[in-house]
Amino acid sequence: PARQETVVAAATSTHGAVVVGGGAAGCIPTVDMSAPRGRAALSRQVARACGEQHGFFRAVGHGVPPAPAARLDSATAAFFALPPGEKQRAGPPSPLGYGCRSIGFNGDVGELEYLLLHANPAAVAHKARTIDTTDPSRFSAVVNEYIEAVRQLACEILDLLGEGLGLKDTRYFSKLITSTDSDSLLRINHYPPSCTIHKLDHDDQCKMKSVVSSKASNGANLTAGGRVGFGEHSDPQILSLLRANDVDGLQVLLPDRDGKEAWVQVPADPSAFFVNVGDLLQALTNGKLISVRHRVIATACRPRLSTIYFAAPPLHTRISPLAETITTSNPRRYRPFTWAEYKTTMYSLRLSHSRLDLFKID
Ligand code: GA4
Repeated sequence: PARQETVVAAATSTHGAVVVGGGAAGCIPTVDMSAPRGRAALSRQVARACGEQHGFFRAVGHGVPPAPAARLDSATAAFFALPPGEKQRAGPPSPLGYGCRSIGFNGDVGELEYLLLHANPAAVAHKARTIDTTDPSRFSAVVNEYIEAVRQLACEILDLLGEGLGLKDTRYFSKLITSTDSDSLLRINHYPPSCTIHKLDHDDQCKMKSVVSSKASNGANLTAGGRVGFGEHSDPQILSLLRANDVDGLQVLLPDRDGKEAWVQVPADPSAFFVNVGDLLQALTNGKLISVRHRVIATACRPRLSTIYFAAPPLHTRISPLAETITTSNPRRYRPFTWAEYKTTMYSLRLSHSRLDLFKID
């Protein structure tokens, strides 16, 4: 079936924002990382995209070869096609592992199932034994090959940001995510076709059946135009790189021309990476870069498969606005904290909480 390009007229969110699609999707910046131009122009473009207006861009010409991504997609699709009982072997997500519908520890629910993995080879190999019981070493090789490719892209984008922001140490951000004890994650989300979901209780949907009937739901967790696949939130880490199949669903909260916030539908593009600034990068840049709020609303009749790499520093890393980003017109906005402290806070809160506000200096 053809890709759905729905324009939802006026769906309210917790922000009271309006959802726009079609032409408005044009406000999502695209950066062609292979375009022939100087490095300085590219770094300025990336910094602008991650700055005040957006905190989000579509990266094309990114240099990540398609083969590792295709291998990962078929390995993870094979996992999600297993009977629910077999998938549960890799769960529960506490916080890592296989999860179905429940997100985090505080009652958030989404119409999805997922795998959440620590992005280091030893952790992947350990978890692979419960994910692919027939050939765990092949599964970990496929995952690690993908992680290595996206980590390189994340470093390249972070170096461009360091240059674009005029940092003294332009590699400051990328060094945070390359150390061997970095706390980066890989998340694979599988959203069932929206037209086949009906309201079953959690146990039915997650343990008994993998495909459910086509009766429409009149239950909660609906937003005009579709079901909440993954509720609105910002990503806590430094940078997130998302790649998905050709099924729409991702929306980002962006200011419109009048400065009001609007949910903008992000048209699917399986060959692109969608890049999100995370809370830590907003704190490190004293608010110059913006951690964008986003969500997934599932409306399509085909499953959406997305893979997100969350680039994070080691747990003990001290996060404090960099000197270059503190000026008289933009005085220090956040107190110093460690990534470990931030994680403790984020796991104690709901998904949609604007958690970085708790670290603001009044
Ligand atoms: C949002 C971004 C990532 O998916 C994630 C999520 C994490 C989880 O699923 O365990 C959290 C959420 C995310 C932020 C608040 C807490 C923690 C669920 C939740 C309610 C893996 C992450 O790092 O933070």
